[in-house]
Parts: sequence; C-alpha cells; structure tokens
Amino acid sequence: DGKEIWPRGDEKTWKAGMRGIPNTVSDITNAIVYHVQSTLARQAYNLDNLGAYQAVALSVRDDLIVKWNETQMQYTRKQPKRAYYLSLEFLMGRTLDNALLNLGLKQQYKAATHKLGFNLEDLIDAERDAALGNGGLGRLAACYLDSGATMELPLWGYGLRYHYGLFAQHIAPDGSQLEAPDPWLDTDNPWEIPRQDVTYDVRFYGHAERIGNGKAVWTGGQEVLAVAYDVPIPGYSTNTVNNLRLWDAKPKRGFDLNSFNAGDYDRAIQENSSAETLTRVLYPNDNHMLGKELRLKQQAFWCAASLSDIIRRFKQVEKPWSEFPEYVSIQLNDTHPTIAIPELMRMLVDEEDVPWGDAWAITTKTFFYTNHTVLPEALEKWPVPLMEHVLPRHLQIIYDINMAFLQAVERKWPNDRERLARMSLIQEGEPKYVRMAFLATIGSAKVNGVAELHSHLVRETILRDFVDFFGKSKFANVTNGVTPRRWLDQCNPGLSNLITDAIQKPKAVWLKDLTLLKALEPFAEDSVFLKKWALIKHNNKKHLADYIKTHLGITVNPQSLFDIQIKRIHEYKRQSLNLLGVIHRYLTLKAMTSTERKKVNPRVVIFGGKAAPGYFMAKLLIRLIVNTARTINADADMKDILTVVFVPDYSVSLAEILIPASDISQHISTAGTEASGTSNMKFCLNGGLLLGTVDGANIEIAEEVDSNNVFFFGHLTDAVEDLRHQHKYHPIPVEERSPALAAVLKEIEEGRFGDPTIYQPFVDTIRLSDYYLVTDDFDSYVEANKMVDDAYVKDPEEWTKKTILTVSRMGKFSSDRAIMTYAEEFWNIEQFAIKF
Ligand code: NBY
Repeated sequence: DGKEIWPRGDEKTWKAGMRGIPNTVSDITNAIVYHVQSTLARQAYNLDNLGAYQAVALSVRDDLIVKWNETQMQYTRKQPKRAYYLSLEFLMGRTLDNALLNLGLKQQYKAATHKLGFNLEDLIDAERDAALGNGGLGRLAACYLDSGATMELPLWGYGLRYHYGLFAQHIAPDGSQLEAPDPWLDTDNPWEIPRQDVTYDVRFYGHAERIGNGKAVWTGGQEVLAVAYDVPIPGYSTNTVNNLRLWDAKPKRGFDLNSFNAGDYDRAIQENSSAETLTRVLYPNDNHMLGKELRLKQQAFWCAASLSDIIRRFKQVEKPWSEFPEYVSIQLNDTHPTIAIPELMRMLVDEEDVPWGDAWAITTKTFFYTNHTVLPEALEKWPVPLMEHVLPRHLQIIYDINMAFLQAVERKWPNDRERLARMSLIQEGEPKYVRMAFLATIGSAKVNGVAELHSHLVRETILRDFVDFFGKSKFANVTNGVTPRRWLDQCNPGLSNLITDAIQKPKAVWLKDLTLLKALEPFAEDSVFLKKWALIKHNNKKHLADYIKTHLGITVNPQSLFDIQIKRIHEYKRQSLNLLGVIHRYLTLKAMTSTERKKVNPRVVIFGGKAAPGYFMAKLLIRLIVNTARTINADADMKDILTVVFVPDYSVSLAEILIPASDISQHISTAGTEASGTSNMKFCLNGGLLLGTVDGANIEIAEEVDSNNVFFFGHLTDAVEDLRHQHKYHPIPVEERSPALAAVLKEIEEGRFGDPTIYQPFVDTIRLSDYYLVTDDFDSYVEANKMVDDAYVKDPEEWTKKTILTVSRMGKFSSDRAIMTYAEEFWNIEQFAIKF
C-alpha cells in the first residue's frame, strides 16, 4: 500500500519520471499508439477493433493507476478509518465507458480514437462483461463501489477472482436454455493489477486442538495460497480511485516434494489443481442455497485472506487491538461472508493472544450484516459434519459463541427451552446445521434489510427473537440504490444531456446529488420539452429494435408500447404471471375482428433472464416463453399488434440497452418476496413507468413519484399467508378462481405452444399448489395491464408527463444516498478528499 515515501534515491529524479494523466488529444493518441506498438506489439495496418480496444483500455488503465497510487498513498499517510465491503459477487459489467466518464476523458478519447481511424463506441462494444455475480446482490455491490469512490469514502471491496463468470445463456432449437462457460480471463484483462507480492496462506481440514482459555492450535490439512488482484474503482469527477481486491487461489508449493521424490508425480500435480479449483467458478444460483463443500471453501478462503490483509494494514498504525473497530468496519453482503466472524475470533484469540471476551467485543463492533432475502430456501445453513471436516477450528468457535449466547438468552428468559431451540446457532436434527443468518446477526453491530417492507419483515419474521433480545435499534433499514452514472448518464446520454440543459446544472453537480432532478418537474408542463423528451425515448426504442433485429431477426415497431421484464428467472418473481398474461392478451386479440384489432394499442413484450442451471421449473418456463413467442410472432393476425421477444444472455451491458428503451417494466413478485429490487429504480430513472406489486422498493418508488404514476395490482403482503393456507387446505379449482386464467392454461394443455406434456409440470404448479399465488393475482394483473394500455393510447402527452415527473422524483434512489447512510450510521467513516 505504499508504506514508505521516497525510501531511496533522489526524489526529484523519481518525480520527473512519474506519469501524469494526459488529457490533450495528442498526448492521448501518443499513449494509445505506444500501447499498440510496445505492449501489444502490433502495427497500425492490421489493428482491428479488439486490438484498438485493448490499446485504449491500457492507456485508460495507466490513468487509473496514477490516481489509484495517489489515493492509496494518502490513505496510508493519514490512516482514516476504512470500511470494507465483503461480497462474493461484484457484477461489474464493462469498464471502459464507465472509467472514461468517471475520469472526465470521454470526449478526448473519442477525438483521439477518431484520429486513429476508430469509432470509440465500437471499441467500447468490444469489451466483455465482467460477470462475477448473479443478479441484484452482485450488481448492488458494484453500484456501492462506484458510489463509495464518488463520495470520496475510504471504502474497499473484497471478493474472489473467478476464472469463469456467470455462464452464458444460449437458446436451443427446442427453446430451452443451454449454459456455456464464461472464460472471461482468456482474453487479457487490463482492468486488474496482479499483486504477486500480496499473498496469504489459508488452511482447510486438519485438526484443531484446544489448549485452554478458549484458545486452540489448528494444524495439518491443506494450505492454499491467496494472491491479490487489484481492480481500480474510479469515483465520478473526483481524484479518488478506490480498490476492489479479488483473491485468486494458487497451490502453496509448486510441488509436494515428498510425493514427487517418491515418484508420485501425478499426485503432486493433482494437489496443485485442487487448490486452483477454489476460484474456478462463480456458483450460478440466486436466492437459493446450495450446500456444496467447494462453496464453503470459497467462502472461508476469501474471508481468511481478506481479514489477514485488513489485519496487516491495521498493524501499521501500531494501536492496541481494542482500537481495531476505530479503524475498521466490515460490511457483510448477505451471509456469504459470515465465516469471517469466527475467523476474526480465531485470528485474535489463537494467533494474537487476545482474551476471548475482548476479542468478542472487538468482533461485534467491527461487523455489519445486510440481509437480502426472507425466502426460506435462500437462508444459508451448513451441515455441522461438513463444517467440522473443512473448518474444524471455526466450528469449535461457533459452538463457543453459541454457548455464551444461549446462556445470555437463558438469563433473560429463564426456562424457555423452545426459545433456546429457536435461537440456537445450531439447528438440531440429523444432521445438525449451522444457521448463518443467526451467526451474522449476533456477531454484528447492526443488521439491515434493503427496503422498508423487507426490513420490517426481517424484524417480524426471521429475526424476531433477536429483535426481542438485542432491542430494536440494532435492526435498521437501508433502502438500496443504483448509481446514476452508469444507469443514466452512461446508458442514456441523450436523456442525461437533455436533463443537464433543462435544469441548468453541470452534470458533475447533479449526478452527485440526484435530488436535484426535482428541478425537472416544471418541464412536465412545457410542450416543447415534452417533444424532446419523447423523441429521446423513441430513439432508445429504435436502438433496441435494431439490436433485436440484428441479433434475433425479429422486427419490432418502435411505435409500440415496450413492456420489459428482465431479471433472474424465479418462481417468486413470477415471469409466469407475465407470460400467462401475454397468452390471455393473445387469445383476446384472436377473438376480435381484424378491424377491432387495428384499433388496439400495439405492444412488444420483452423477457430476459437466466435460470439457475439446476432449477427445473425456471428452465421449463424459459422454454415455454420462447415457444409462446414463436407461435405468436408467426401468427399473421398479430403483426404489429403483439410481439413477444425473449432476449438471450441477459447481462449488465444488455441491461444498458434495454432499460432506456422501456415504456413499462414489470416487477411483479408475490407480495413480501422481493427484498427490494434495483432494476425497478433503473427503469424509473430512465423514464419507464412501473407495473408492479406492492412489494420491495416498488412501494417506496410509488411514495416518491406519487402512486398516480405507478401501476399497482395484486394482493398485499398481509393476505399472502391466508391465501397460501387456502390453497393448501381448501383448494378451489382455477376454473372458479379465474376463468380467464383457466382458459389460458387450457390453451397450453391443448398444445397451442408445443407438446403439452412438456409443460404439464408448469401447469400443474399453477393448478395444484400455486405457492406464489399466480391465480389469486391474475385478474387484477390483467386489469392493471388494461390501465397501462389506456393511459398510453388515450393521452400520449399525459403519459410523457408521468415519465418526466417520475424521473424528477427518483433522487432518493441514488446509491450515493445509500452508501452515505452506511458510512454515517453504520461504519462511522468520513469523506476523505484526495488532493492532487
Ligand atoms: O438482492 C437480491 C434480491 O432478490 C433483490 O430483491 C435485491 O434488490 C438485491 C439487492 O439487495 N438478491 C440476490 O440477488 N441474491 C443472489 O443473487 C444470491 C446469490 C447466491 C446465493 C443467494 C442469493 N447463494 O446462497 O448462493
């Protein structure tokens, strides 16, 4: 981290040789040409877009490193308190465009690349996504890093350097999802700096021997080396460049010399590859826990390496251990890093000789835990035998923590055995399980949910007993946010420029204080402005229509209402409801005469999203969506009236094309199941209206933008429990609950969209169990869609007004607001400006 300043040689000579950040077009072209010639060893005459992208990226990397070094040096000199965001996922997407915008160099690079015969936008398109995440949780981490750097906070991220990101999705001829690996590091990655000198040993398996005073000695097993790779995180229009440190696993020794000498060459090599397996691949599940040994090892590896690094840095300030929480706060992104709690205890107690009680006091001031789900199948719990095998010392520590905790519970509520069983870190049974959300809760200073309703549900359901024990003040809410840099300025430059003109504030001001969008409100009454605004949306829709035409061969008319649902495919998110609604629309249109149909408002319904490879029902639903789309799009009666598109391989960079092009987006989870949602915020920020249930952050969006500007439908959270009870114990046939839905199911069962036996399991879940209450919400969903159609057709100008008012009132949902809440109310860290 640049401990010493000018340790050797002549300071002037050093300084004279140091690079600045070129910002004239000619200095930039020189830097690019240098990388073409020297780093890439290529020549101008055969340089393609990919090569030019690489040279430009290397030049931008140099700019980032200048600021990165300066930032890290000033942190080291002044030692402000730092916060660390531990996340198994950072869904970064592409970097080049974002880095250019944040550095304020996009115009210069555009001119420079033009002079060299390239179009910057093509080069930006040549970059692959860094897809080190599944969905909302991983993208939230990426937005928070952007906001942390932009708000000039000393905030680092820690994660894993997966060699394979989230799988690529292909659609097979029969319509089903095929998964292909994503070896994203096969092409050079200019956005990381390998740190072969920053390494730590991490142990697994072996044996833990207690030696008294709560201490133990852990020996044997397997040791793996963690190697740091640093990804610079530039703030927008600031000097701060923070760090995302990703760990890669390497075998600790090149060879096991013992087996090598014994002639067992194969086995020696095998040991090597087992270490490297650790950071091979991102687990592709979202909102579903999978109890695989390798996943537990990933978690332990990453937590141990990150804590070793944090502790090494703390030791530089030479302060007593009791002051550790004055220098360090650690945010746990869901329970995935919960093993960091016993790991910090282990390091303090076993390695640093800190007494158990002191170590626990330090630990519980250091950690903060964010919960992202209340779905039971997503709550992490690890089998005790597995944990004992992989992490024997951590299991001992968990038992010791549990013992002390349950004694405290017993003191508060004597003789309440049921409560003890409910609150224990260990779930009894065969096998026993460790409940990670409970461990994260008792090991943290604060626990938060990610939207008001969700935080309320956390307090009332899964952590209710813990609220009673610790008191309410430990349980907070921090509603999620999104970065307006990527999710407005970068993805929708037309709109961003129009806003800048209208509100007469420089981008560098309003993009850092999104509440300034309020100044747009009066323009909702300005008819010239309305036209400009509508034209931008139209152009974004044309851009998406071009993408769909080129990649899928489907023609869509940009005059139609663009209706988009993009997110991981999951039963609770109810893409099923959307699809069944589409089929209902199709049947309704088919029943009309062609003159009646001509009067109908045309709609393009767009789906996108990946299913976890092992999630049968989600994959079946993709197949049904694709085949329904084929049927409808092939029906001449539907031409220019209803088009259905499944966009394969949804990703961050595809979201950047889709989101600015929506008129309506759907966020239609069963009430109480979607913790927050974040794409709902992105759509509204780009002038798309929201069609949704009363769930997650939809509620707060409606509060901000006014419920007149949101299309709500469906049962409320309060009703869900009773409805589920009814389905289970007093089932009523779909034919009675919703005749319209029954007619839709019948079409599927009669083979209108392909062999019905294939789709029977899907139809059966709706007919027979319907855990996510599709039948209960179907009629009101159809009704809400009618309202959307009416609003869009009857008064286009009124619609545009709604979209302007919506955008103007979205200020709350900037991730800058969210990160400042964490900084001020949780971490107690301060803004630290980097002087240049
Ligand atoms: O986190 C999402 C929530 O569903 C969404 O409502 C919220 O807006 C977002 C940010 O707070 N959760 C999510 O994306 N979760 C995962 O991707 C995930 C991934 C892996 C595992 C669990 C959840 N896992 O246990 O392996």
